[in-house]
Amino acid sequence: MGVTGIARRATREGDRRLPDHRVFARSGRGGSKEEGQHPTMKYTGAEVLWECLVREGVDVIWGYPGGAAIPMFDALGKYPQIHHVLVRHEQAAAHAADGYARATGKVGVCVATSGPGATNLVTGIATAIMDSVPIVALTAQVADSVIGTDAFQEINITGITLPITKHNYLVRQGRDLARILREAFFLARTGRPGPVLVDLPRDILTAPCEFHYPERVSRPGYRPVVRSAPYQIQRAAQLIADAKRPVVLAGHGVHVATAWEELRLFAERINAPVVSTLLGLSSLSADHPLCLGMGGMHGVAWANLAVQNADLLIALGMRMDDRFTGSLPHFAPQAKLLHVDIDPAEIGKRVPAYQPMVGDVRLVLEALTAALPELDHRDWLAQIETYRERHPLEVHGQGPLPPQEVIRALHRTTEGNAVLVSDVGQHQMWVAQHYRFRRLNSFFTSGGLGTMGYSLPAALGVQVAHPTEPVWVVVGDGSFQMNLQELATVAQERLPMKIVIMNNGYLGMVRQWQELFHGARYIGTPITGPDYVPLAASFGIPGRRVSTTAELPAAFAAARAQDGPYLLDCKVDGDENVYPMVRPGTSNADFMVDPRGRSRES
Ligand SMILES: Cc1ncc(C[n+]2csc(CCOP(=O)(O)OP(=O)(O)O)c2C)c(N)n1
Repeated sequence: MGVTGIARRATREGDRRLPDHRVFARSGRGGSKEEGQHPTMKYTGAEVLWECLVREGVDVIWGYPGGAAIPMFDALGKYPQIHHVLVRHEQAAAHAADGYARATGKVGVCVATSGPGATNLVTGIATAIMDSVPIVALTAQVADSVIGTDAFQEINITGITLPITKHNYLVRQGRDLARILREAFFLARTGRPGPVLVDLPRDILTAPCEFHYPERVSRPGYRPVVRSAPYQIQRAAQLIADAKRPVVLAGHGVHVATAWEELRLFAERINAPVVSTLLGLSSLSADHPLCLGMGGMHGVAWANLAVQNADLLIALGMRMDDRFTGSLPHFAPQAKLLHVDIDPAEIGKRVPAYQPMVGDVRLVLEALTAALPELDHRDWLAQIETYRERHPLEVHGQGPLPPQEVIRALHRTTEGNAVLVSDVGQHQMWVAQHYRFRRLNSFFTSGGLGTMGYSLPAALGVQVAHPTEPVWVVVGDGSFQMNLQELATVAQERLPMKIVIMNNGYLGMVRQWQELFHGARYIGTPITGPDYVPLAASFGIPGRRVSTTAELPAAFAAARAQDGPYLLDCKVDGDENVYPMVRPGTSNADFMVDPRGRSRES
């Protein structure tokens, strides 16, 4: 069992989203209110599994069947209130559950059979733990009696996932099943969220099973701190009041804590600019005058210069990731750090905190806003404006279709209000720089693990969370080819998502590093691919190819007008690089800019 996972990820208690378990909803077969009070044997283990999920409010899961999982799937037929989406690869099931969880705040559920089905989940589970996403992964296991014999499709999935789950379980007795599932959901979504895996031996799924759904979770060692101590609030308020050049750093924790409104009110109260991490984007509308956009390796120059010249950083639910800080000895040299996180293990992990604050970001912001008067930082904000004027974000592309123009056209088409899932690479950074997210919690991407192949499967889940509007997927040609089999799932589920392929013929981000730091030796990065428009058509998905900037408005309009899914194959300039860029190991103040811009300026 992943006890170390729990220790690493101390988390918050209580859960606003938990349903009331004292009165059970009637569901599927049986499911009357008595079951919570008196154990009954009228279920199989597989039925107990689905009874528990119904009680957790689960109505959609992503998965793939197999031998050991047949009893699970067989019983699922009795629970029409749970919709199973058949993905085409188990990795996609984990990413879909992850996308759903990020977009709803609920726990996403994925299901796989034993052996290869379970191991195919691993990248998705690792993606979820790195970005603190609550998913429950259900894996079938060979029968308990043959565990340890190298039985057909036996794999020790709890062993494999121990370091990448918040917690995991191998169920050894049917009577533990309901308690374990109750705990799995509780642990996944409370405190610092994360993935929990439950491994279910086939014979436990088929045997008659006691069913008593516990009202409460009892894990005495798990006591996440939600509210910061009053003395911490006082000290933090004093620090903020004394600061001359404060900067708020908004991380993924702002989304996790649903603290968007509290962030805005806090920033307005103290009149401080807000810089976000990659995953913190869309926590404050890009239209807000205090919103500076993304900092870090490919952050916009004015955001990085604000951080580097700050005297106080107020870090909210962000973990001082190396892609954000750049070289640590050079990071924000004049700033004190007020570090707010629900996970004490994050505080002081990479950057020493002048003032640590363990707690839920939303509650901390509420308390700080209440403790502070309105502050005036107009000189500081004016100074940041000079950074913006001196180092604007520019597009210098001379090719027929600069990739940045694709993102800008998407922004214009959707007026900054798209629900957007991006993959990993240059295109991800162009989205982060050029799409101005006006809508809260509207951007989903793999940040910590940087998992290529994330976007299309994750969008399967995000789209379920946003059923009435299309989800936009922005994906490189390399990343798309990692999971393009999910076009079949999109077609089968009739999901209206729009897929924008940034087709540059390269694994572009790696090509960029080869160009800049490895003598332009492009080894292993030129990539061919199928003709994506007829490929999509073969799945029943219409689309078109775009090769010039002039074609963009009509192409996006066509995508938008289509009721169902649509694919745009954008043939972008393969030689473009993402700028600004902070050279690895250097200060965020010394960013490289597009040499074409520099020669024009001189
Ligand atoms: C699964 C996985 N393998 C390898 C990498 C390393 N990697 C990071 S970005 C990148 C290139 C991405 O290429 P593409 O999807 O075409 O996007 P582009 O950078 O061209 O926009 C690679 C190979 C990764 N992040 N994930």
